[in-house]
Amino acid sequence: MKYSTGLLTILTLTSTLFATQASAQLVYENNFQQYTPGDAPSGTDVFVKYNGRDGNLVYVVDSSTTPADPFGGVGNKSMYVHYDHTSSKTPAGQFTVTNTGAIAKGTISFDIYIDGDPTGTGLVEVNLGQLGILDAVRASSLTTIQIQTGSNPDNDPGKIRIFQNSASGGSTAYYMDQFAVLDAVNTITLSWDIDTKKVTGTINGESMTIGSTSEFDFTTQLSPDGVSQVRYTSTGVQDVSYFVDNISATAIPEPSHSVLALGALLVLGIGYRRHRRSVR
Ligand SMILES: [Ca+2]
Repeated sequence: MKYSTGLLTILTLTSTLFATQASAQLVYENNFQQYTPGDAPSGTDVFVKYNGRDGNLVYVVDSSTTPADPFGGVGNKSMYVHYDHTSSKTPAGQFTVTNTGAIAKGTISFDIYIDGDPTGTGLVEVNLGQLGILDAVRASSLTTIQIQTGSNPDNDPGKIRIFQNSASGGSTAYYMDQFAVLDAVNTITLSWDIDTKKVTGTINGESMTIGSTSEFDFTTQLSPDGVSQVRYTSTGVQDVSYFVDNISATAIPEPSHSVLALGALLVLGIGYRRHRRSVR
């Protein structure tokens, strides 16, 4: 009965796998602590656009920089992004959260601190999808949200809107009920599911909604496999300044994958058992 130990191991591995497959797995974290203050964030997972061009800025801040890191905590570092509205280019910090193919079902969360602007409206924009390196990626994003830095004729500062069902990524934005708190730390999560083709979000623990709707359609269908990047950028007729920290991404494996893995392990287990019998 020597094979029973091996079988037990395999069954334990199988049940462990089965238990963990059901829950979200952390696939990416970036708290910006590894970077040099004053420099743009860098690395194979990072893509920065237009830092230093026409007054645009993208760099890491801490308590010694101007501006200083607004999140606080001893030695904390975060990413500062400043858009100069006279520039023809919008600065961006983009982060690749997976190297093993787009995430079909998952969540990206981050902290964001947006400077309020009483003089007019700028917009912080967050794109999720398979984004590439173009300047404008909204049209190919799986989901995109914007946050107002000031008042406009339609809404008050901090209003959040989401793009849905756009063939071009252009102007099809819908105002959600929630506001970000300007000049303060906000925690935002955005979750997506390729199977249901829906996006959900939270801000500071509260569900993002439009009336009774809390599930939103994809911006486009041009990121068909899911999300591999998140981009922080901006637009609008006023300068925009904001800070980002604590980006994380989790993936929820597809049920079909865990069933396949379970099947593979069972086959392995049977093979092992037969092997042990034959060598006895
Ligand atoms: Ca940090």
